[in-house]
Amino acid sequence: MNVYCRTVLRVLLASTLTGLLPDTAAAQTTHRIQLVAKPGTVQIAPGRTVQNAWLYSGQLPGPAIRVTEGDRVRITLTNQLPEATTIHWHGLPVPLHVDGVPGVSQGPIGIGQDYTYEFTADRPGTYWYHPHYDLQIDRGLVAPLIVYPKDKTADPKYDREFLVVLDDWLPGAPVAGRDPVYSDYLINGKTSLGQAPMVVRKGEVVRLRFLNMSGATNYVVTVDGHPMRVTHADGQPVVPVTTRAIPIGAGERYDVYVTANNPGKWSIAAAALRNRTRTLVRAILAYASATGPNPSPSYVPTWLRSAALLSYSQLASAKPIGPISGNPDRVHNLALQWQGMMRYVWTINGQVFPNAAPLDVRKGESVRFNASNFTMVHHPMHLHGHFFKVLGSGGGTTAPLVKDTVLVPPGRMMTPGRLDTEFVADNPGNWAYHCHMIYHMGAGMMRLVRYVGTDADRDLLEDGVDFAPSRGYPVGWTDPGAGGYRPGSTVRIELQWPAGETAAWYVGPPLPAPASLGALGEVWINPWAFLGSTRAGRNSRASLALGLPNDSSLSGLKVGLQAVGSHRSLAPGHRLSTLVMLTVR
Ligand SMILES: [Cu+2]
Repeated sequence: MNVYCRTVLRVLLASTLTGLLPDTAAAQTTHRIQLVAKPGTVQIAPGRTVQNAWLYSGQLPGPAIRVTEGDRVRITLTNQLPEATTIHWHGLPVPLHVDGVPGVSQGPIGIGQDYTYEFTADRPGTYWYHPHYDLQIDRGLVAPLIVYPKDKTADPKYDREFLVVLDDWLPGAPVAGRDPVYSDYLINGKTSLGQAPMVVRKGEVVRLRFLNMSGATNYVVTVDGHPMRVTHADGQPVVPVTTRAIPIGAGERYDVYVTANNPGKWSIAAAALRNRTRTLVRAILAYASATGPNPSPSYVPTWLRSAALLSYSQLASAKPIGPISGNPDRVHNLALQWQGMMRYVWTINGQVFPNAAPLDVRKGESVRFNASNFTMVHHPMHLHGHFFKVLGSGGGTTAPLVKDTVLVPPGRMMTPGRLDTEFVADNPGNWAYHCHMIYHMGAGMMRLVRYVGTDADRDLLEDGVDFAPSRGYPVGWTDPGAGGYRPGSTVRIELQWPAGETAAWYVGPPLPAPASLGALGEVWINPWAFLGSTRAGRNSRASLALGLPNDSSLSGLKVGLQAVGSHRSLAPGHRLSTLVMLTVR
């Protein structure tokens, strides 16, 4: 037994030392944020109260999280909804295990459970957060996440800023399998009738952050009487461009600066991208000195109706993440299609997620996504975990526009709409790529981007089949300051994993063949030591005791504790695995 242990433990030692250390954070500000997702009541206009909205901490939109580049953010979500949920941090590159896609990067957070997300906000910009579960975005669970640059001079100077959160509102619960019919359109949680003016003074430079958190609406926005200087797209700086009308797809964000040099009360207006003749919702830009009535909610500014639309072809990155490769390592041609007529089905290359092949990539590759839109509507396609470089942008091949969500234009006559993007496969794992019109996503328009040939967390599972490739799963750790444990001593291992699920724990390497664990799936059982199994409580956390064998021949070894399993909540073919290392003195 000892000989066997030594041999296999040395194998583990050689293959598993990296990727398991706790994140180090020196002199870092940590924000501890409590969120509750829960049904509630919200007033969207004077005299218009909505019952049974689903809200983050009782607010619509949810609480804006505002942090500074480099800050640590620790958010505990308590789920008091009548169904499971998750949170995705849209646009902010976070580690895979906090990306919030159920069955891909985490298990669903069950009813009554808590879950803690923790990441470093290391990229300034305008982002947002929302569930990645069913159609919950359209019940009200949306909120801004703003990361300010550490260097206060990184962005052009402004005197005042406002968020302009666009949202579409259903009269009842969302229904899958058809286009939604909205009763209202909101800015910052209110219809046009509920808007509090955004008050500015003459001479000020005003920064507006437009965020489209809608479930299914792509808009055009304008600020009447004030040309907009676009400074950021999806939070990433661009070479400033002046425009009067911006198309903004579901999930997209634009930061613009306007100079307050035209006193009065003005409409910040949004129309549907496919019908610019009607104002769906408007906010009010009001000079402190202005008197007179607010612009009418039904007023349609000329620019909203007919100004030239901002185009990606005008936008160059002011902080490029690399050139467009003349010769990408891998090309995925993606046909966006409607297979409707009889059924509400939206596909990529005819396949309906989750019954769809992953889009394979290898670490280090430059990957081209050539999207062809064979439908009559725009699709805002969003990639998790990476930034796109947009082909055909104003930055050409040297400073291409950087985005995380791109509007792929509709086809015309027999010609599909086309938008090509490229990214560097530098973030191993399994990541979602999908249309951000959530009814399209729910009806099939989604794929997994799967890294093959790598094992980022060195847990002996290739990333392509690993549930949490960048960091073992469930997340497990021991006291890193202990300096090792003596044979015969007891080690406390802290764990976090999907609430309500059972986890089984074994010490040592995996066996070649899995054993069945019934409802849990299958597990690779090691003969050396069965540690036990436990069920996560309300906090999705547990503290397990591992009794090390009282065997001095273990001294000097690194011991790997590994759990490997599959589960019904995971994407087909994916496995849970984690590996916790500790030193035996
Ligand atoms: Cu779509």
